[in-house]
Amino acid sequence: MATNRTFTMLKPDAVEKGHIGAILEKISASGFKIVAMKLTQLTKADAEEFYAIHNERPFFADLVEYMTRGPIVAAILEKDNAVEDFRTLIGATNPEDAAEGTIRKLYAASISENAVHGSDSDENAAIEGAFHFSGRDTF
Ligand code: IDP
Ligand code: MG
Repeated sequence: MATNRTFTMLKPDAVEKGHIGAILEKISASGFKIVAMKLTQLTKADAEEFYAIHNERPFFADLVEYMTRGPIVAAILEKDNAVEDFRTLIGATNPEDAAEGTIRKLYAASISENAVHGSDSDENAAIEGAFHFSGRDTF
């Protein structure tokens, strides 16, 4: 994946609350182009692999339970400086610390159920995008 791309998931809480449309609107209005997207659901094995870096954290089991409990929207987004700009758009992990107007400030309930994922580096964006999409699903 090119380095002007990032990967996102609209997490189960955001989908359950009916926030797909509003969040995608904000993403588009912020200059990101959607180059791959699907509604899907993570298996336990998927979530354990995706979040393997956190597997010794005390919240890991709850994170896997949360991320597998319902559908998510997975997408690859394109924009100059995509990774950094998308992390700015979503805001801090804990919505209490997130800046006004960010997606997590607007839509996240807590540090654990925080509405949206954004890759933290170009390298992870490529790995995470490839986890969900093949080349022919990506435009
Ligand atoms: P990020 O999503 O902002 O990159 P990470 O530290 O990579 O944050 O954590 C991954 C996910 O794990 C978070 O988005 C959140 O859903 C969950 N999480 C992170 N820290 C905590 C915590 O302290 N308690 C409960 N869940 C957490
Ligand atoms: Mg992270």
